[in-house]
Amino acid sequence: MEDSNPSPQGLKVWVHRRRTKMSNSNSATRGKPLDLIVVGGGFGGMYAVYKFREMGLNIQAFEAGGGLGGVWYWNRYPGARVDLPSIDYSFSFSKEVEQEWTWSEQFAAQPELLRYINFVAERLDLNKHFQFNTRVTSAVWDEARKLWVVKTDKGETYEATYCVMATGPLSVPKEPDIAGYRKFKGEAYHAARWPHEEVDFAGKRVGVIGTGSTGIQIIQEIGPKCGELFVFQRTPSFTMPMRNQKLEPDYVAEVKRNYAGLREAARNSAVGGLRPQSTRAFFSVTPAQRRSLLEDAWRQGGLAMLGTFSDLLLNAEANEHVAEFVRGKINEVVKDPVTAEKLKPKDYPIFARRPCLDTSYYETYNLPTVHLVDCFEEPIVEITEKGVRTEGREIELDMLIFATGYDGLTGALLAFDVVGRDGHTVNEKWNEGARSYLGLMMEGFPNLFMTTGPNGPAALANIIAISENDVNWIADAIVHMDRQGLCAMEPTKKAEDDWMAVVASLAGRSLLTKAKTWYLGTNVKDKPQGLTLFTGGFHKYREYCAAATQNGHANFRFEQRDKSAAA
Ligand code: NA7
Repeated sequence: MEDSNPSPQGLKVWVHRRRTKMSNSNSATRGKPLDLIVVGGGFGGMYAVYKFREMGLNIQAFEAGGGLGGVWYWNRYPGARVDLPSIDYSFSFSKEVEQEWTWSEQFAAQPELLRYINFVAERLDLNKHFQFNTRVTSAVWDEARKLWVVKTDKGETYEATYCVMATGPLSVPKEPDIAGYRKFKGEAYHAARWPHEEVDFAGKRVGVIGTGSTGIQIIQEIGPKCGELFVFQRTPSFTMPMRNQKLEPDYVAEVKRNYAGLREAARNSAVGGLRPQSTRAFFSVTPAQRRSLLEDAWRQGGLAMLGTFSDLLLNAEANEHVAEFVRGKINEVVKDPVTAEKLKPKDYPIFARRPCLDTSYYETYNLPTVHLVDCFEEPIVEITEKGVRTEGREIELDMLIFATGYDGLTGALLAFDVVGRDGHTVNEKWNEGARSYLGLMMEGFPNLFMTTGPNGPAALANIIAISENDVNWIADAIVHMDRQGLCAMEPTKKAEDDWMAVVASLAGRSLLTKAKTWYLGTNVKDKPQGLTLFTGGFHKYREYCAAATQNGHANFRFEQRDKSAAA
């Protein structure tokens, strides 16, 4: 699907499309209006299709990729792996799927995740509702007819009462902002558009640009396989040991017996999962106890470090102690002190960027063939035909991998024309930053829903749990409208303003705003900056969602169906 046109050099090119011209040629309207259109075939889109089909709605879904899975369809790069426990990172809505599917590892790798996705799709017969390799190019609200008119890059036009944007928070790869990046004549890949064919690293001089979660997974995986590996690091990440394990049959059987309780606990947690959590403040225990708790968590691995203290993202001093503990671990592993020093993050709080889980990241730098290029000391000037030119030298490469991240949270909806009431676009509405009510709806865009949208908890909690919550909420809204004879629904401006104030007030207390990240939009040139995430926890988010539909739906503006038209 994507905009991955092989250039003459074989370089995969991806185009960051903030605004696509509306396709108006060769359009064909497909029959009578549908009830509902779903855009996107990741976890949100899959559950949406299932839920709305089971409700008896007439639906059509579109997915730009050649299959289901969203991020897990595209991100086939070496070492790609989920950083939440697989048991959590799975659908809870189908008891059959829960019982029939068996995870093999605590943290599943991408091929297993994709097998799971395809298993669910087949088991629940979802594929037939999706038109694959099809990108939606515009969605326009027709005020007179109270429906969405949706066009695709196949030149087709569809109409539907409701439109669900399940476009995901991480679906638009960021175009590298490096001069000459298309010039390179060797093999070039973006991690988020990795080819389906196997890539051979043996004996090659490979460069990786980017050291976020993606870069870290790639580097530790290919480091031992390359002839030489050059890591171009701008901001170092904190990473902790994953200590991944095979799941034993007895454990899996126990989980399957207790799924209902586990899911309930996850739904009532801040992260939508079974991650360890603590109510203990950092300075409430002695320095020796703190050290011992951190050592235990480090040994245990996985997400244990996040569960050591309750105030890690609220108390800067506590946070710095934990950051220093991790810096000490880097010293213990990395043999060359100069490299160790460069790998230590120093200018932002730990956990303010997505914490990474690794298997052998720091160890990789002990290989004589792996070289760290510190882009602060030695900035990249340009990509050349032969490799990367820094301020000091030209590093010749056979292969260049961009792990430069995404235009997160808002990129997908801004990539095409979404036009609401009175011709106003989402681009205009989000000109100074993404606005929404609950990350689910926007004032001025009737009957348009989002799953895991901006100003919800996406990125900070289990995306599958959020998707299920959001789809269920949308389903309830549609049932309500149907029962009340309503044809259009949107949040009031006041409801949206109040929600944005809640989001901003919580963000103001969080250390998440103290790092430059895709959470804040600082990674994309000219993007409005600010934390467009609800930081109050998934459990609280669910309470807000539930409250929104109580008290007579006072936070929404509805329109009554024209009875004469319906008759
Ligand atoms: P991230 O976390 O946004 O990381 C992107 C990395 O790419 C980061 O280290 C950037 O450095 C680096 N980058 C981007 N542009 C450049 C240029 N021009 N020069 C050098 N380095 C650059 O994306 P990921 O894909 O790793 O992870 C995204 C999410 O996926 C993650 O949070 C998990 O939720 C899973 P910078 O920080 O800008 O200095």
